[in-house]
This record gives sequence, C-alpha cells and structure tokens, in this order.
Amino acid sequence: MSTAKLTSSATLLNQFAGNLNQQCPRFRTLPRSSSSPFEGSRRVTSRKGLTLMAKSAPVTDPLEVCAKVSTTTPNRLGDCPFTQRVLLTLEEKHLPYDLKLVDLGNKPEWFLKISPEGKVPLIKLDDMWIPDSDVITQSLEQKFPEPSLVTPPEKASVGSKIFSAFVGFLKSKDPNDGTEQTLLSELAALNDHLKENGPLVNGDKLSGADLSLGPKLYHLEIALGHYKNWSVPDTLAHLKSYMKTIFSLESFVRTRALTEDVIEGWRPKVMGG
Ligand SMILES: N[C@@H](CCC(=O)N[C@@H](CS)C(=O)NCC(=O)O)C(=O)O
Repeated sequence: MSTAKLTSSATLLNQFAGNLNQQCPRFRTLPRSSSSPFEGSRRVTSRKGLTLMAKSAPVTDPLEVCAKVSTTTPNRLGDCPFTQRVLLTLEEKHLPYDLKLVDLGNKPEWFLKISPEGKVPLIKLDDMWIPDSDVITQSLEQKFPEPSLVTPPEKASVGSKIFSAFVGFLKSKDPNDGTEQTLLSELAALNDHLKENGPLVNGDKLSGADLSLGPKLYHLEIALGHYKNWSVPDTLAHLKSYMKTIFSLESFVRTRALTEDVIEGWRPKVMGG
C-alpha cells in the first residue's frame, strides 16, 4: 500500500490551528464576512491582534480515501474523474483526508478485500469502506452538511450525458457515425443551461453537479485535444468560461490529475476501440 504524501488543505489547516492554539491559547473566531462560494475562509484573531485568513476546517481525523496512483509519476494521484469528484467534495467541505494510492494495474490483496469490485474511489466512513462516487458524495453531504453542496433536484442531471457522449466520440474510428454530433448537442445543452442559469450549474453557488462535471470536462478537454486534435467550439462561450472557472478553483488544482496521466489513462480505450 502506498499512502500519499499529499495532504488536504484542511489537514494542513487542522495542524496549523493546533500549532496556533499552542502559541496563542485563546484566539477567537470572527463570523464569516463573505457568502461567496469561492471563499470558505474566516478571520482568526488572537489577543495579540494577529489576523489570519484560514479555511474553516472542522476538527476531525483525516478520512481515508483509496485513489488510483499515477501511472507516470511515483507517489502521485492518478487520473480518475470519479475520485477527483470525491476529493473536490472533501476539499470544498474543508474535510481533512489521507490518500491511499492503489495501482489498478496490479491490485493489492488488502484493496480487493475492501473493494470486491476492485474500483476506486473508496472512502472509510464510520469504520465502513464505501464505494462509488454517487454514494460517497451523498454520504458526505449527510454527515457533513455544512457548507452545503446540494444541487437542486431540477438541476441535478444537467450535463449528465456528456461523459458517455465524450467516451463514444473518443473511441469512434468513423468520423460520420454521429458520435461527434451527439457530444456537440450535449455540450450545447449545457452551454444553454449556463447561459440561462450560470455562471455555475446552480447560479453563483458551487454545487455537487459542478464537482461531478468538472473532472469529466477536464478529461474531455485533454483526451480529445490529444487523440483527435478536437476542442470545445468557441461558439459555446458560456461552457468555455465555465470550464475555465472550475479548472481554476484551488480545490480543482489541488486534486487534478497530470495531463500525461489522463492521456495514458485513455490510451487503451482509444486503441482498443
Ligand atoms: N461508478 C463508479 C465508477 C468508478 C470507476 O469506474 N473507477 C475506475 C477508475 S476511474 C476503476 O476503479 N476501475 C477499475 C479498474 O481500472 O480496474 C463511481 O462513480 O465511483
């Protein structure tokens, strides 16, 4: 088993808060001054007047998460969009986590014991290993409701056909089989939704739908760019700006796969058809 060196921002902040507590035993927390979805920060002021910006991290032991290891770089997080969705949820909820990196090409015994399907992501909650990013993100929402990442039900399936349309087009060897057109119409539907309701899926509030879509669009951009020299058309301006916004979130940058891992990860699908 490889336990990643990568530590979540919340883990670091918990450690930092612990140090701060030792140095300045009585600091008080001021209420949040911003309701922006991109700012989960609070002001911490010591009696000496030290003011810091710190993420509001609940003090909890780091959650254990099994994730795919990089196939190109030792001890690095690999290229699984479902795992990134889970990590984004943990980051945005300021929950600390420890990664257990798994070589999916050579699955260890301990992993197959806790994951009979042999799939990542997997998270340990209340001493139970839970698979599947849908189930994991719902469980995290129930157990740690603040800050809420709930997507209103009428918006929950926005963009949900994009991933399968992307895979269909990526694997296609026939330029006239309609797979490109299918993908384009799914992307256009998302663009229309963002134009009406944006800038994010649920207005200006970051929600689970964005955390699910973001990693899939990231894979789409890299894999189609590499294997088909294809990119999202400029006419889908709302979608392009959405992708830029999501890809620049601090949580996204911290949890994204390396470009070369995304390329290598899709190679068997492209070659195998
Ligand atoms: N529906 C699952 C899909 C998980 C999944 O397919 N994970 C892939 C990696 S991205 C996996 O573990 N595949 C097993 C393998 O490659 O052997 C979820 O949402 O978590």
